[in-house]
Amino acid sequence: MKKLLITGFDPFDGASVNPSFEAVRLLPDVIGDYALTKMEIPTVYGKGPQRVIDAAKRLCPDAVICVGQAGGRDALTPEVIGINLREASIPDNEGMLLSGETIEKDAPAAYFATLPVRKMVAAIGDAGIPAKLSYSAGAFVCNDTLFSVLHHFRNVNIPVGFIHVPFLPSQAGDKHPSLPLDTIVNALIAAIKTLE
Ligand code: PCA
Repeated sequence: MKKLLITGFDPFDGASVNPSFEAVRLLPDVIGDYALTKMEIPTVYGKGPQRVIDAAKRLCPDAVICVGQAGGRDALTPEVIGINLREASIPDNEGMLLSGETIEKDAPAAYFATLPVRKMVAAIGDAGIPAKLSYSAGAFVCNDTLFSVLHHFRNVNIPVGFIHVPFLPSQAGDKHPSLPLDTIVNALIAAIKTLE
C-alpha cells in the first residue's frame, strides 16, 4: 500500500476553527491505494512546513497534500504554484507580521505543484462540488508551506502540493461563501482518488 501524508492547519487570525484540519481529520484512513497519515500543523512561518518535512523524513510518503483555509473562496482550489515570498496583512500564530521576505535564499522564485491539479479539479467537479485551479496561494503560511515542501522535494519524483478550502457555514455568516464540512471531506476524497 502507498503512503499519503496529508496535513491541515490550526485556527489562525483569532478564529476558533480551521476547516482544513477539521476535514483532514474526518478522512478515511485508506483511500484507494493510499494509507493516510494525517497531521495538524501550526499556522506559523517556517514551523508549519518544517513539521511536514520532518514527518516526511520519518514516513517516506508516496504523495504529500497540504490543505489550508482560504476564506472568501467559493470552491476547492488546488494550487498551481508556490512562490518564494512571505508577505501578509495578518500575523502568524506566533505574532510574526512579514512583508517582502524571501523564504529560501538560494532557491527559484517559484515551484509548480506536482500534484495532478487539473485531474483533481475535474474529479471534484464530477462529484458535484465546486472546484477550480488557483494560480496564487497568497504569501502567508499556506504558500510558505507549499513553497518550502516543494523545495524540499525538488529532486524527488512524488506528487506534492496544496489544496485550499472555503470557510465552513459557521465561519462565513451572510457575507462569505462556504461549504459544509462533509462536502469538503468528499471533495478531498475525490481529489485523493486521482493519485496514481
Ligand atoms: N490558511 C492560511 C494559513 C493557514 C490556513 O489554513 C493561508 O492561506 O495562508
